Amino acid sequence: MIRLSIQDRLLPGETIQEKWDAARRYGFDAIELQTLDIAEAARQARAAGIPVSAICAGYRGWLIDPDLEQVAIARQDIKRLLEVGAEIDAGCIVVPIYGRSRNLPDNGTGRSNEEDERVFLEGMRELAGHAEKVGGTLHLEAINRYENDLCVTVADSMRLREQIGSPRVRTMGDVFHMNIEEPDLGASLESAGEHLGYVHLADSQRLEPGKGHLDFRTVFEALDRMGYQGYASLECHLSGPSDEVLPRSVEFLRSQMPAAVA
Ligand code: LER
Ligand code: MN
Repeated sequence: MIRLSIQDRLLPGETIQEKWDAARRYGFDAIELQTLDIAEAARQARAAGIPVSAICAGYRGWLIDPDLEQVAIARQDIKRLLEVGAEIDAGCIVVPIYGRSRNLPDNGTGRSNEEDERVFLEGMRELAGHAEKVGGTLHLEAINRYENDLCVTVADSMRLREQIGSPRVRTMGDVFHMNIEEPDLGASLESAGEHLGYVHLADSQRLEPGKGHLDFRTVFEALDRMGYQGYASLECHLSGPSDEVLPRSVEFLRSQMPAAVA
C-alpha cells in the first residue's frame, strides 16, 4: 500500500486540523509539515491523531552553508526537529544546501567539494547520533544539480548514507529532480532498495501530477516491486484552485498504481 501525502502549504485552511480535513476530502492519507509552525502543528496533530508523513525544511541555515555559524544553527535546529518528529513518527527531510551550486556561475559555497563533503558528513553523523538517541529519522533527499552539487542523484544519497553509517538515515527521491538527473526513474528508486525512506511527487514541470509528461506508472511499479511501505508526498505548484486540481491529481495518481498498492 502506497500512502499519499501532501505538503501543508498546498492545502486550504489555517490550522493543521483544517488542512487535514481538506487533505482527507481530496483523498490523501497524511500531511507533510512544511510551512506551519512545526512544533505547534506536531502537538496538535498528535492530540488529534492526524497522520504526519514527514517534516520538510523548517530549519535555519544549511548543513553546508558558506557561513560555519549557520552550519551550527542548522545542526541545532535539525536536532530539535528530530525530537519533534520522533513524537509523531515523522522523519525529517534534509538536503546539504538549497539554491547554491558550483554548476551555476559564481554560486559555490566558497569551499572545495571535498571540504563541503567533510562538513556535511560531520554534521550528518552528529545528527544521526541524535536521531538514534531520540528515535528520529533523517531522509536525505537528492536534489538536482542547479540546487546543490553534493547530493544530486539517488546514488549520491546512497553513497553518503553509507558513509554516515546509521540506520536512522534513509535515502529519499523526488521525482521532479530525478526526472532531470536519472536515466530511469524506476531503476533508480529500486537501487535504493530497503533504504528508500520517502518520495516526493510532482509532474515534469513541477505542477501537480497529471499535468505534465512524467511516467508515474514506472515510478509506482518500481515502488510496488520493492514492497515500499512508505509515503509518496506531493511537493509541487498547483495549476488551479486546490479544491479542483487536487482531487483530480489523487485520482490520476491512483490510476497509475498497480492495483495491489492503489
Ligand atoms: C527542493 O527543490 C526540494 O525538493 C525540497 O524537498 C528540499 O527539501
Ligand atoms: Mn523535494
